[in-house]
Amino acid sequence: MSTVRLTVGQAIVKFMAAQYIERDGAKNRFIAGVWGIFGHGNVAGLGQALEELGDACRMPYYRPQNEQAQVHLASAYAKHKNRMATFACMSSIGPGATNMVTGAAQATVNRLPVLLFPSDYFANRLPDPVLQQVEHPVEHDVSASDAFRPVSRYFDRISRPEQLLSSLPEAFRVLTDPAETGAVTISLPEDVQSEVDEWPERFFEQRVWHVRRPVPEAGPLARVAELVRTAKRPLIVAGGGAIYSSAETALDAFATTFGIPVSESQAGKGVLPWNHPMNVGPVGANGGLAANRLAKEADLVLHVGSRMGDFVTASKTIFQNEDATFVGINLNAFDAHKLRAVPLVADAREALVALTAALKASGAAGTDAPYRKRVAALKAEWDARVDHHRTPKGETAELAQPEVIGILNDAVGGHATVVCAAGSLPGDLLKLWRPEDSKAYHLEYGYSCMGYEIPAGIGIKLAQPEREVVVAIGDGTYLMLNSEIVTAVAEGVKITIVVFDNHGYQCIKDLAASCGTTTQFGNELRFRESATGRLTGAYIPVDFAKHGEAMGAIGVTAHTEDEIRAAVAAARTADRTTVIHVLVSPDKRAPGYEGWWDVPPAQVSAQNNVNAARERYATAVARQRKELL
Ligand SMILES: Cc1ncc(C[n+]2csc(CCOP(=O)(O)OP(=O)(O)O)c2C)c(N)n1
Ligand SMILES: [Mg+2]
Repeated sequence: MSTVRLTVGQAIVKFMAAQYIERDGAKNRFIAGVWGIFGHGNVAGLGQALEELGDACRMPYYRPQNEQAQVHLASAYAKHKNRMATFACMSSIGPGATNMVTGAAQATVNRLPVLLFPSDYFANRLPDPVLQQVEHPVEHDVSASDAFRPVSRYFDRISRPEQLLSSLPEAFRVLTDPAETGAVTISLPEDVQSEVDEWPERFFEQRVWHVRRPVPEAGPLARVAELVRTAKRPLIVAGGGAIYSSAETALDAFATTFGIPVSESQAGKGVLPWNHPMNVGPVGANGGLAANRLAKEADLVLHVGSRMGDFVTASKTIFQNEDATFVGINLNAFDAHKLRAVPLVADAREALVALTAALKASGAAGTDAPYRKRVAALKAEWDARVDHHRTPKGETAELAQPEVIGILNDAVGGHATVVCAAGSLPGDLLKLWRPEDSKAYHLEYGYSCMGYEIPAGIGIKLAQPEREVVVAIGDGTYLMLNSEIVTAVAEGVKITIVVFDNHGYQCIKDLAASCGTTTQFGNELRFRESATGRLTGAYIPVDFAKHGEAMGAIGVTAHTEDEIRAAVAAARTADRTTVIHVLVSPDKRAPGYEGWWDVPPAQVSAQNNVNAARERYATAVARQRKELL
């Protein structure tokens, strides 16, 4: 057996470069490069390896400004690539490592592959406690990196070099498995990274990881086909898995042929273009009028590639027909069973193609004319509402957020990718943005992690440089993590960042109000006032355009419709990233459409508003379908 003498760090770089992924005959390298911030934990180990072998292995290195951000960036890249490629992310010991934990959780929740290499304390323990070591007083083998365990789909610590031989292949199996994928963490003690071993040369031979497309079993397929055939008011809920599986055409054919309306989750939005006759828009807590009405009456709900989170089910209140049957089409059995569904454990595209064929073979005609008419009428009504919300009405001093969304969407069109994650924007974008293809709407609403948006914008632009990328971001989340603007500038990655400035955390203020707290307590960006001792002073003026400029981007202030249009047009021809600061009314967001979200108000309080909220809550929560677990 011929061997090669390399350090652990060098072996990792060489191994990653040889890992390929293949689906439907298309093959590409899986790891596009390495993001990382150096410290004593990795500079002489993985860092040295990248410096020496990076060019030969075509493994470029990128430097973010924050370790959390690089994981968001990698997962957004993977999402835009339908999980067919990602980045590796590395950090030093301690704080660098724990900074990545939030990113790991976000990737795992959203079923997105990211490969993480946090550094760890000395395996030989001789210098203990090394700088940044937590020193657990009871469990000597526990380190800060153990915080990755609950948020990773695979975790390992390499305390002897030869452990890589089993760990790395397993890491790539999990990363490329469509059901198991998520954050994969391999913790690398500082000393072990620099240690040498004799590695079998075959370890570094090209390996192609096939992404399976499991087809549905005959029995369950026949059962589901029969359920569809006999349903009177069926509804599809499309999730992100429908897009990752490239099921757009298959879903279109299935829905169109059998007259079944398609509603969308945040991750599934765009699987059909907004103006597709069968697309009835978003469902659930932030859902629209058409889909939520149809959901209430549906006698058959087919969820396709969805986690069925509480926003989609309106905390289990949106499906009110007690006789409704649920079908879960998912290659992840865990998700396929959600809502006590009849599970069809299969690839979304394969399942829809097979279902269409089975139904055609049985001579099924699909839904009747009155139902199709009702679907078309509800869709027309919903589209008109959306038009209304998007149109500037001049009712408030500043434009309303829905109006800015309309102006922005019209300015960039239906094929630019809009990016968002947290705040009130996700709900408004879900209702109002009009994507014309399945990569034109990129929402991280599984972990809804403030700070995701800007790094994600960079990740998407790297995944598809020719696409226009628009980051729609609240002032609160911008202030939480904006430092990757510097990275965008450094890398020559051009994105447009639109800051919706409403002076704080307005969605949480709304939420507090719905639970009886009618002050702005803690949720607006205000000075502390000596009179109240609280944050009740004037708004803190933050100049986001100047901030963007200070980071090396172009900064523009645009508070009117014409200014926004001009700013977007200028950003399009600019040579670098632009930050557009838009003041929006603090009080105007798209209204709810019969959705609900379970947020329990205090059960006892001396405040009347809270007691009233609790009474309203008791009525609403009674509609929860507790049996759908
Ligand atoms: C990391 C993180 N911390 C806290 C939250 C809870 N949270 C959700 S939205 C929000 C406020 C967001 O404010 P902003 O971005 O200005 O959006 P707005 O609500 O004003 O539209 C907060 C604190 C979160 N989603 N993520
Ligand atoms: Mg805000």
